[in-house]
Amino acid sequence: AAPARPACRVAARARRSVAPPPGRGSVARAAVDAPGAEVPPLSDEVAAILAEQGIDFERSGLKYLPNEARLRALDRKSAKFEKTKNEKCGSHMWQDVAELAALIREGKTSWADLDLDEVDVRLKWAGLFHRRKRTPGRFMMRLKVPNGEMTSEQLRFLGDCIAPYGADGCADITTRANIQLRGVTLEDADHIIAGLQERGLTSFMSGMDNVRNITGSPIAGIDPHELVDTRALCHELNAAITSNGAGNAALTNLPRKINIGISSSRDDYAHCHINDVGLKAVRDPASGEVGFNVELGGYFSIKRNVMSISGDTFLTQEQVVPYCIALLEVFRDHGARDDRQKARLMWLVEAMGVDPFRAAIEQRMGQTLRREVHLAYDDEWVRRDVLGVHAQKQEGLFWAGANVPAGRMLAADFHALADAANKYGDGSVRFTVEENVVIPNVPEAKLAEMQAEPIFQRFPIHAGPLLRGLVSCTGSQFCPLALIETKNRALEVVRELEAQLDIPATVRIHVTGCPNSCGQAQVGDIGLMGAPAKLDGKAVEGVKIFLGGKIGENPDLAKEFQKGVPADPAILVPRLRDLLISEFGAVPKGAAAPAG
Ligand code: SRM
Ligand code: SF4
Repeated sequence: AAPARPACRVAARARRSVAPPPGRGSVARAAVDAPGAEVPPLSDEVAAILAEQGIDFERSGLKYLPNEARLRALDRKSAKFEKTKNEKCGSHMWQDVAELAALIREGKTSWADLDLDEVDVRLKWAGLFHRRKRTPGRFMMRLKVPNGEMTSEQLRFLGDCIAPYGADGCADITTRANIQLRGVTLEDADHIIAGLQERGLTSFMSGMDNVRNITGSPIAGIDPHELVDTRALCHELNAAITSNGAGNAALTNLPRKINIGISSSRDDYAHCHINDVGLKAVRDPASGEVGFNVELGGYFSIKRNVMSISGDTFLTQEQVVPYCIALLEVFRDHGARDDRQKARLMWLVEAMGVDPFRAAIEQRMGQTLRREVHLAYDDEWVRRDVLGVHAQKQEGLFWAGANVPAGRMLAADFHALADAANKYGDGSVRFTVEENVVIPNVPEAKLAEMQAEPIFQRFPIHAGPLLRGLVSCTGSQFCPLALIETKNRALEVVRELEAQLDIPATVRIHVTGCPNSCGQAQVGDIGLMGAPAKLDGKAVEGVKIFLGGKIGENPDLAKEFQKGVPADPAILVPRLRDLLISEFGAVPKGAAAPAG
C-alpha cells in the first residue's frame, strides 16, 4: 500500500518539534458539521480503497459523499482538484490555517516552504487565495457578506485589517456584492479570521467548490416596490450553509462552485438569470402569497455561457433554506466530478431533467413543492438605478447610492464609510453586485450635509453616465488568469469618453479580464472581455466587445460584436466612442444633438 503523503510537509516536520501554538484551535473548535447531517455509511469497497491509498478522511468533507460519489472522487484519473481534495480535504484548513500562521510567526516555516497544494489550493477553503503570480506571499481574502450588508463596526475592522499592509493593502467590492481584502499575509490570517468571526463575518467556504456569496437586494427593507425583504433569508441561508461561518464539512465538497441569488422585486437586483440558483420574488395571484419562483443553471465559464431556465417550482419563504440545502445535497451527491467544465449545476439539471431534479429535492425535503407561479404583468418594468438619492418606503427617510469607481476601496475608505453610515444613517451599508455602496436610512434633513462629505466626492452619489454603470473584475493587477489589466484601464477609458461625449442615459459597461467573465461581460450594455489581439503584426492585450446585455425583468445576454480589438485606450476609446454615438445616442460635447 502506498504511504500517505503528508499534505503539508514542512508544517508536519515542524509540528514534531514544537508544542501546539497558543491560541490554536479557536477557529477549529468552532468548526462543526451541519446540524443533522448524516454521514453515509462506508461500503467495504470504498473502505478498502481508502486503506490502500492511505487517505485520511477524518474531519474531511469528503466523508459526506455517498459511496458512489466517494468512488468517483477517489478515482485517481479524475480532475486534478478532486485528487487534491482526496489527498487532504481543504476543510482541514479551517483548523490548519491557525497552526500554519503560528508556525510562520515563530519563524519555524514560511509560506514559500509549504506544500504547493496547501498554499495555492486548500487555503481557498478558508477564503485565502494566494496571489503567487502577481504578488507572491500575499493573499486575497474573500469574505462572505450575505445580501452585501455590513455594519460600521465590520467596516472599521476591515479597514484596520488592510491598513498595516500600506501600498499592498486594498480591497474590492465584488460582482457578488462581497468584499475581498488584499495584501494579507499568512501569518496574520488566523487573527483576521478570528476577528471576522467575532463580528459575525467569515471567509470560510468562499472559494473552490463552495457556495459563493449569497446576493439579495441592496435596498431590501427600504424599497417601496419590494415584495420581500431578502436580508433575513440571505443571512439564514448563509448561516445554514456555513454552520454560522465556522465551516460546514457536509456542504464543502461540491462538484463545483455554485451561485445563489435572491431577488426582491421585478428589478431582479441579484441577477437571477446568471445564478446557478435564482429565487425570484413573486406574488401568487391566486393566494396573494409572496414567495419565490426558482430558476436554475445560469452560469458563465470559458466554455459555456448560459442563462438560467425555469425550475418550475414555487417556494414559500419558509421553504427557501430547506430547499437550498436539499438542492446542494443533490448537487453534491449526483453532480459530475470528472470534467470541471461540465460540473456546474446546469449540467446536472439537464442530465436529470427539471422534474426529476425537483423530485430528488422533494425527496430530501420530505415534502411536495408547488409548481412555479405564472405571472402576466400588463406594464413594462424598467430596472431602477439604486445610485443617487431615493425616498424609502419609510416616510422621511432616504437611501443614497454612491459609485465606488471600479469597486476599489482603501483602508481609509472603510473608516470614512463607517463614519458616514453612523453620522447620517443607521450605521449600516449595503454593497451591490455593480460594486457600489448604498447608505440607507438617511433623514431628509441630513442629505445635503452628507453629500458634501469628502468620501462622497471620492465615491460620487451623482456619478456620470458611464462611471455609474461601470463594473470591472480584478484583472491582471492581482488575478493569475487575467489576459489584460482591467480596473485602471476601464476607469481611464470611461473618464475619457465622458469628457468627449454627452451621453443621454446610463450605459452599463462591464469589463472582464478573461473569458471566465467574473466581470460579467455578457451582462453589460457593452461588455469588454480580455482576449488576444494584434497590432502591427505583434500580439498585444486585446478585448472582445459584447453588445446588448439586458438586466431586470426580461434579461438577455450580450452577444459578441467584435473581437481582436487592441485594449490600448488610444484604440479602445475611439472604438467605444463610435459605438456610444451609433447605439446609445451619445453626441460629441459641444455638438448639437441630432434632430428627433
Ligand atoms: Fe470569478 C475564478 C474573481 C465573480 C466566474 N474569479 C476567479 C478567481 C478566483 C481566479 C483565481 O484563481 O484567482 C478570481 C480571483 C481574482 C482576484 O484576485 O480577485 C475571480 N470572481 C472574481 C471576482 C472578485 C471578480 C470581481 O472583481 O468582482 C468576483 C468574486 C465574487 C465573490 O464575491 O465570490 C467573481 N466569477 C465571478 C462571476 C460573476 C458572478 O458570480 O455573478 C463569475 C461568472 C458567473 C459564474 O460563476 O457562473 C465568475 N471566476 C469565474 C470562473 C468560471 C467558472 C466556471 O464555471 O468555469 C472562474 C474560474 C474557475 O472557477 O475555474 C473564476
Ligand atoms: Fe480573473 Fe478572469 Fe475572473 Fe477577471 S474574469 S477576475 S481576469 S478570472
